Amino acid sequence: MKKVIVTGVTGQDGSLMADYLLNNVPDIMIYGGIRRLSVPNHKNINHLIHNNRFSLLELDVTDSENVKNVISEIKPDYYVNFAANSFVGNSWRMPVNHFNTNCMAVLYALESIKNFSKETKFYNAGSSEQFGDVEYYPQDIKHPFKPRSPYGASKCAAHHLVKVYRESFNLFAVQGILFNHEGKRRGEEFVTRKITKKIAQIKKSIEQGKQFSPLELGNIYSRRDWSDAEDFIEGVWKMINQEYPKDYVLASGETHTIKEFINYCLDIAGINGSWVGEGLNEQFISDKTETIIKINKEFYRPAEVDLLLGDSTLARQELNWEPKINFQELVKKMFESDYNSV
Ligand code: F7E
Repeated sequence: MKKVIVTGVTGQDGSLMADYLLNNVPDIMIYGGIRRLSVPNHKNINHLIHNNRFSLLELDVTDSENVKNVISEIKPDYYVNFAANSFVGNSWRMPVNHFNTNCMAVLYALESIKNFSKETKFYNAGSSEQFGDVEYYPQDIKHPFKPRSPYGASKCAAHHLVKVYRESFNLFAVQGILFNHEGKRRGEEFVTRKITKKIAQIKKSIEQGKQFSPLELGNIYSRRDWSDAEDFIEGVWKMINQEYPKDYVLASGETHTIKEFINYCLDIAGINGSWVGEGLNEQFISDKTETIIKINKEFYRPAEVDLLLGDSTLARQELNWEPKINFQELVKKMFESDYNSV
């Protein structure tokens, strides 16, 4: 049996990775790293708890001793690091937490691998936020790092560390640069899930003749390259199983504004109406004159990444990877899942 440590296993990507491995890789034991929380949140992994190829592991990636002990005892074949503080909007309020979780934790893992388990293959979750204030599009792996948030800066620093450890100590260490990836398990603070869940609730309220509050958003004119998280998990596994370690971009190659995401979701929900006003006064009003969406400056960021559009040609050619689900299918899948569970 091979052994893999998946950190951040209760989150979207970590739990999807555990599912992917259980379904597609027969001889592997999964150690799901979880941090002790006063109120545990296991909803994404409840279905895995009794699987005998899955075991929960107490692991706080920001505790260097804990990381060292776990890696030196288990000596895993793979260490897949999805543990992160991944909410960009929060990183101006908690910059130190972002650096500790997204960067120092990577250093602790790399040091422990170097000292106690040199054969471990290491993957770190990189982000298109590293490109930030972009110079050209589509952005490929050669695009310079120009982060716009403490989150983006923490991922850039981690990226440099991964490269330094790979080149200095001959470790198999890679950092995939993943553009936005979403799905039913996406946290509700991220814009896609915030939209699909609230529009599903509004739709139900309209059907039941109940009152509802509008969906409140920030900047709806930034553009993102969205994909399905399940497609990316397969790409990550391919990346960590190459012959030689190399970083890749995973992206759909399509970009849409937040407003386009909303419009498509409203279409699927069958909520008709029109946009009125501008700037902070912009609103979407239904045909029955109800306010469905309004702008709230609280959700604007101190600095914005305006346009993300990824070029994943190399991953497609060299890893034989491609996303299966397109933008429209993704929005529909997320909305329907929320509609069926609200
Ligand atoms: O924001 C705008 C916001 O928080 C997307 C993370 O997984 O992908 C994600 O980062 C856009 C931004 O994701 C609201 O200003 C407007 O322009 O869904 P998001 P993100 O910041 O792109 C990258 C690749 C990662 O690595 C990150 O970990 O939507 N926006 N109104 C809003 N965003 C939020 N969250 N909430 C709003 O009300």
